[in-house]
Amino acid sequence: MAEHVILFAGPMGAGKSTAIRSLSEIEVVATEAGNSDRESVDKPTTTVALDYGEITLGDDEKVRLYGIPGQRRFDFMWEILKDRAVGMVLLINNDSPDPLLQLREFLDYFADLYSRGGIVVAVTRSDIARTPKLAEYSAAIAAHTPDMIIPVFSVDARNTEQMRTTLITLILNVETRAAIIGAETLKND
Ligand SMILES: Nc1nc2c(ncn2[C@@H]2O[C@H](COP(=O)(O)OP(=O)(O)OP(=O)(O)O)[C@@H](O)[C@H]2O)c(=O)[nH]1
Ligand SMILES: [Mg+2]
Repeated sequence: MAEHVILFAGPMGAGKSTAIRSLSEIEVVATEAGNSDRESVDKPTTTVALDYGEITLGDDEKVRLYGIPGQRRFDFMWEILKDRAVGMVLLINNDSPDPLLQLREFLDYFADLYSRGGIVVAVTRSDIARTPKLAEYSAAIAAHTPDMIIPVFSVDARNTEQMRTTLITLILNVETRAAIIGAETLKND
């Protein structure tokens, strides 16, 4: 059985925990604690260590889903999980104060995941804040990381079908990358 470890990253309130709950076929392991920063994002709880879920795609592809805390004060988990993952769903809440800045900061921090497998961007809460538009995200990625080809979706993290489409796109990218690297290795042997 093929296995992939996928990271769900992004700012506080982007919908990482929600997305993993939407996707997982097992009961999710979550580490929520009371949110002491309700001025930033008004929700009762926040992830303090990680979320963990699993989904099987096709006949035999197990995907391990790890969500990390959005808040920097819990970022010790970022490094640990970053090193285990082969790809990242980067969730950005469109209603955050500066979503394009968040996008650039997360792309910088998790750039390794692009070379290791792939990254997709999933913009949430566009029903609450209509801008920036998806084209602005694509333009920001092209300007900031011109070497990276990163699909951008608008999703609702509560919607299982939308999250599945996002995840499958990422897995296809990861597998394409693995096939290219494998072919290059064979050629150089
Ligand atoms: N209106 C709306 N709500 C959404 C959408 N996507 C997610 N949500 C809600 O936004 C909130 C996201 O919260 P979480 O899933 O806890 O966010 P998180 O990224 O895990 O946040 P931290 O763990 O605190 O970093 C939840 O209340 C979701 O139901 C969307 O597209 N539209
Ligand atoms: Mg969370």
